[in-house]
Amino acid sequence: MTFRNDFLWGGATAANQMEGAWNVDGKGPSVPDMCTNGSLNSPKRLTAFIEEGTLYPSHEAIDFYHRYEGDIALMAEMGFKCFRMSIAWTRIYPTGMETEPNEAGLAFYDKVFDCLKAYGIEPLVTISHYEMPFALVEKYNGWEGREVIGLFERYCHTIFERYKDKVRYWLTFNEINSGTMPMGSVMNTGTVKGCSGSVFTLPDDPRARFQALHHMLVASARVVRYAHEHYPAFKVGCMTLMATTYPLTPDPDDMLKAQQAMNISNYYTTDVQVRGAYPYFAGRYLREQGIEIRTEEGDEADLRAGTVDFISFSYYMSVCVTSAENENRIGGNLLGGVANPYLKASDWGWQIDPKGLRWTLNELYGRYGIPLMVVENGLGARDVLEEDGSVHDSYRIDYLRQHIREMREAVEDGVDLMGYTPWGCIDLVSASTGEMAKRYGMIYVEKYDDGTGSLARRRKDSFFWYKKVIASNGEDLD
Ligand code: BGP
Repeated sequence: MTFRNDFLWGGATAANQMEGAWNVDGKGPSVPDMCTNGSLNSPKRLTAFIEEGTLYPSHEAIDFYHRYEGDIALMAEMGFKCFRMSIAWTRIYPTGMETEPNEAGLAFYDKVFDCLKAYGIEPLVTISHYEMPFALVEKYNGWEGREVIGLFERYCHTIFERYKDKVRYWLTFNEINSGTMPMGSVMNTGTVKGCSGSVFTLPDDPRARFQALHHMLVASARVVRYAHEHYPAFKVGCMTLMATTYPLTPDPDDMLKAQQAMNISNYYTTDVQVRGAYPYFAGRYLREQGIEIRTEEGDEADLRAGTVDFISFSYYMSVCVTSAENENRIGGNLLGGVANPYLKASDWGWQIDPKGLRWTLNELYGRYGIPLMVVENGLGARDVLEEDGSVHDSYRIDYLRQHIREMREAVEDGVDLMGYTPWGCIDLVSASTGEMAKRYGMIYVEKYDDGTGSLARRRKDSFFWYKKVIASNGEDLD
């Protein structure tokens, strides 16, 4: 048993973290365009207005907008079969509220898809990747406003029709389950109207966040159903941040705590998107949090009718939880926990757990039984660019190798795995910290945290290694 012949090897990115050209050709501002740069110890800030003289990393990012042809050529050189990217909603509808789309924005993605096609690379498009139009935050408190469902549907109908012959694989929302986590308010649900300051300490209103999440789930289901009805060749997936959570000890209290964390953080949204209804445990959780979700007639039917074709997820790390006092806290992508004594962590404190990926694949496949795809995975690290332009990132190769091995084990276990697109195949802006220093790519980009850099691209050692991996369909991992 090995990876299937049509396995989608590739890499993953998001518009706001790489395109730049934030106000070019009619594009409107999105939430990340209003976020400054930061670092692990100095969080990025959300600002209510663009501050003169402040660095906003999404504004130029790595300038994929003007360099996409060269970047896609490099991906093709690695042998990519698939490229995960997102469309910036604000290129198509600059405030999210226009009735007619922005033709220049649509034309840009036509060019990108045509270029991918010329190399035989299949696009996998995230429709909304952490970049809600800022105007919708100001007007509706983001997704808390029910009106946003219709606006999102209009956006989806536009891009489905425009790109129906160019894109087959779609994901509705990136890491939609981050809406169950406090940081999800700024990244995902956009429930931050009138807020400014460090993104780690913005006021968070769980009631607004869960209400917003309900609207996102309804919107997702409606567009999935619409896609199935109008474009039968489309495959539409959900995208979940897999916050794999272990009990720190076999204490039954820890066991229960881990189960509850898995339920709320991971399955609350995935159950809706795959099974078409809120899970049995949602009621008690919401009640105990004092959250009452306003629904409308038709919502239940919408959720039932718009279930996804496959599950995609990000996997970087695992965390432990315990009911006992424990000082040993660790961070992570949106969700922290306590440290696992058996694991080492990256420089940003994300615990490295390749076996946890096999566990996660089995867990998801056992629960849902539909095809899976790992659409984010990787090691954020500080790379050193040598004078001759090389980058010796053996630590990244080790990380990826170990995770691919565990995916192979999962396939042998019987899991139906469609593909693998490691995160940030080309260096780009970090979503959580806004910095360039946290690099994931196989392609190095000469861009630095003070905004300087020639933007030149360089092949890292991992570039040549990954090329071999793809050419051998995951057999040659040396
Ligand atoms: C995921 C996001 C990505 C991304 C990645 C790595 O949560 O979907 O957009 O950037 O994590 O996180 P970071 O950039 O914070 O290191």
